[in-house]
Amino acid sequence: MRAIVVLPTYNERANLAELVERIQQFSADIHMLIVDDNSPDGTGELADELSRKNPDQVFVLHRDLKDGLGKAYVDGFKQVLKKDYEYILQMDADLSHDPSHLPAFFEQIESHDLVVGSRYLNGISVVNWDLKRLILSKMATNYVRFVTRTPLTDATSGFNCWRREALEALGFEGFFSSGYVFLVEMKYRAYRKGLKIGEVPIVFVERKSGDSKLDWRVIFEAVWGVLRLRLRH
Ligand SMILES: Nc1nc2c(ncn2[C@@H]2O[C@H](COP(=O)(O)OP(=O)(O)OP(=O)(O)O)[C@@H](O)[C@H]2O)c(=O)[nH]1
Ligand SMILES: [Mg+2]
Repeated sequence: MRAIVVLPTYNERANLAELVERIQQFSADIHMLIVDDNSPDGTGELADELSRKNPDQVFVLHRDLKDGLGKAYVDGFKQVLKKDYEYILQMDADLSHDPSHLPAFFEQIESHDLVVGSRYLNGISVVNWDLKRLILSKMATNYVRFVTRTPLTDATSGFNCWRREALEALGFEGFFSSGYVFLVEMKYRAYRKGLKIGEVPIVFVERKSGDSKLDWRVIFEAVWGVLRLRLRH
């Protein structure tokens, strides 16, 4: 099996080494591409160090500027699609996504084009969220489902596994969201293309280290971004 996890990082120095180690514990074969946007906390240097220690398994893409999660993913995907990977995964690098779920993704992807890790498939599976954050996330999910009409329980999830051909079929040139809405846009486009989408339950653990990037500006961008997605397509 040829699989790679793309890990976007911005100021994840406190989390990255542990994440890489936990993915390695799961499998010595699975590759990782860390996409760092010149993090001021030195995540990029740490990524290089991890890559030096694991030259056949850990790779790093350095970008000069922080210009959003979506742009980081697009650059990462372009790089990995040049190689012969069968499966390409997306994960947050803040330890919110647990590598122990990986076998479930690999099982489901056999019969799907995309597998989405869902926090809401079996009730609500989140750890360390206050009520405000929980309500916000639930509202976001329902809003996305209502506006885009995609039948997914967790359309904003960042833990996903793509079959190579499915990712290629999306064609990144036409994407217009560059931030967190990118995760919604990917799934929306996959759905509109008629790709076969599966879901697996995941437990989401809120970050213990590093700063949260969620603020009102991000929320407004997301509300507007999802609406724009529906209006354009
Ligand atoms: N390369 C890159 N990575 C980013 C950028 N923004 C966020 N990330 C990374 O994307 C992943 C998800 O972002 P988070 O900040 O954890 O987003 P979140 O989970 O919605 O919110 P919090 O965990 O509460 O901060 C993390 O690994 C971040 O480091 C960016 O502009 N560039
Ligand atoms: Mg996070």
